[in-house]
Amino acid sequence: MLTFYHASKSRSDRVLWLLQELDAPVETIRTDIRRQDGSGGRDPRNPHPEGKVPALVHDGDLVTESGAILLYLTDLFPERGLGIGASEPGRGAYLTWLFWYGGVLEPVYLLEMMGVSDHPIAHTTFRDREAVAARLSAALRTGPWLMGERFTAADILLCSLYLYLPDAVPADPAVRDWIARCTARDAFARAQALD
Ligand SMILES: N[C@@H](CCC(=O)N[C@@H](CS)C(=O)NCC(=O)O)C(=O)O
Repeated sequence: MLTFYHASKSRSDRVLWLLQELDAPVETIRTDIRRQDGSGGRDPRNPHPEGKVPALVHDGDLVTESGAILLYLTDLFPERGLGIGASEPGRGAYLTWLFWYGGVLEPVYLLEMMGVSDHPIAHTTFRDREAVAARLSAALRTGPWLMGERFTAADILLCSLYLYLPDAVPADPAVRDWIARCTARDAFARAQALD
């Protein structure tokens, strides 16, 4: 039994998208969250320890953090081919993209928005938007998706950031075309309609 805690126009949109790609049997609970503008509030039904979304419960097991949830789901439904399994070639790169998202990509843009990206610790740890753009460009030189010929949850996770930060999309046409390919998928349209 899968229960997904979702709030519209939030980081849980990417999980909604993956669930559509997987056609997974899931109960979706639409929750309230505290928004940056001060609206909304913590929903007591949401089991996330910080009251955030996304959150996923599978047979009583709680998973939080976008990357962890995407990995959990693609491992849970290996036959759908949206992740790279533990014994498959490419698992290392797949895990790297999922962790790089939360450990580098998102912080690079958030630190910039906060006006502290010039701090030496920020630069040493995360680098900058040029560095992350170079990494994406390099990956997309070898195939239509981050994992080459195979569309995976890594594409969903990384692309989803740029849907919220359209001004941050790297100028490289290969990256722009990749975002267009991601958002042309039927499952993306279904998730948008549901949201
Ligand atoms: N690192 C977390 C971030 C989750 C997060 O910050 N979610 C926001 C919505 S986009 C939230 O629920 N905020 C509610 C709050 O701050 O109380 C992830 O990627 O899952």
